[in-house]
Amino acid sequence: MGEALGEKDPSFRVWSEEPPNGEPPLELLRRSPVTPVELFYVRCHGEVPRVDDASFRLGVDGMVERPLELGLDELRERFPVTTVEAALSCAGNRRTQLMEVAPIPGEIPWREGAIANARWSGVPLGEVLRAAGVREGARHVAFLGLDRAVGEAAGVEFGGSIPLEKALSEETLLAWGMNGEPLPAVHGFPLRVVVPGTVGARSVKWLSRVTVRREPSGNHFQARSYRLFPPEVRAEEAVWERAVELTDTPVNSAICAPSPNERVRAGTIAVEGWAVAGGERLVDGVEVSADGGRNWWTAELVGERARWSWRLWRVELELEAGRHELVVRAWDSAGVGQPEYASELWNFKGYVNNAWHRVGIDAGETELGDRCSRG
Ligand SMILES: Nc1nc2c(c(=O)[nH]1)N[C@H]1C(S)=C(S)[C@@H](COP(=O)(O)O)O[C@H]1N2
Ligand SMILES: [Mo]
Repeated sequence: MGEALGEKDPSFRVWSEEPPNGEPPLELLRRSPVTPVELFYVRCHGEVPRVDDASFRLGVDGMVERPLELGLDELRERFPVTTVEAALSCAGNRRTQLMEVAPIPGEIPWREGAIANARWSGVPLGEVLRAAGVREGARHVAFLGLDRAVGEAAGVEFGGSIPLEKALSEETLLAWGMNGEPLPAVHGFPLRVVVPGTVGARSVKWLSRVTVRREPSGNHFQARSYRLFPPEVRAEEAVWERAVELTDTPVNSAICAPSPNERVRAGTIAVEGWAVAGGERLVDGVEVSADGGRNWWTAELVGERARWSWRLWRVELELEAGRHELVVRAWDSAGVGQPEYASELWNFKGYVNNAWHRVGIDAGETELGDRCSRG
């Protein structure tokens, strides 16, 4: 595996080396509630910038009373240090299912692994903004990274923005730590934003500048990307100004084990996966079907209810020999569930697919090809 991806598991599915993009096999992803860095997906639009943390300065400017220039030590000393466990999920996660509906050229065919859950350490962005003094009329907070995109928007620094209210919310962090270690280069060293409950694109890595604004960021990745169109709109006729800017993630879930087309032994089989709630809500329930969605069983949710984390789930089903179509769907605490068909959600950029996830498996009477007893 190329150096740019950093220390990833040998089984990591590499979509590209330069820029580094990849996701873990789902079978490994479901194993720990806090995802180890080796299994944490990577999404980069350009080359990973190498940043000297000693000379690093974060600029805070725009509609503020007192613009700031902060080194990492000053950030740590002046503001309350905190840790938030939160899932990060790419807007393109599960795009492959949309690509089966109609082609989505030029985009990464993410499976169900462009999502992960980590413990992020840093300081609340809101504390820094309060120290700078947000001026009246401000509505959005924009971020700029030190990397430059390749391909689409070549040369543009990656950026984006979130509503001021979310920026002032205690869960939104300027983070330097991931699972108790400094951020690895590929995940944004030395400093990134973490915006829990929001599409991954707004959690800007290699953060260099925070700008308080009246309008959303005009950066390519806010204005000409990461926007949602209805299924009937084609790329050629897109009017970007009219499309919805992606912010909150939708309620979503996926089956991580068994794997597609896996042969299991008929009898009791364990089905496991992840679920996330929409925006600031909680995962309330997960149901699994073994017959394509006619009959449903309630899955057991692993661990505690927590606002920003994902929820792993598990259910044991009795399966006779033959072909079975496993399906999962989740609900969040607002009573919102997932749509059945990916075709209703198709959009030409392939964002935020949260249709029911389906996995076909074969149950056999014999031990032949039995992979039930994996260690
Ligand atoms: N500076 C910068 N920040 C970025 C990106 C990027 O390419 N450059 N990618 C974004 C996207 S689309 C996602 S999904 C997440 C991925 O974070 P990860 O690579 O740490 O998993 O980072 C976001 N922040
Ligand atoms: Mo993303």
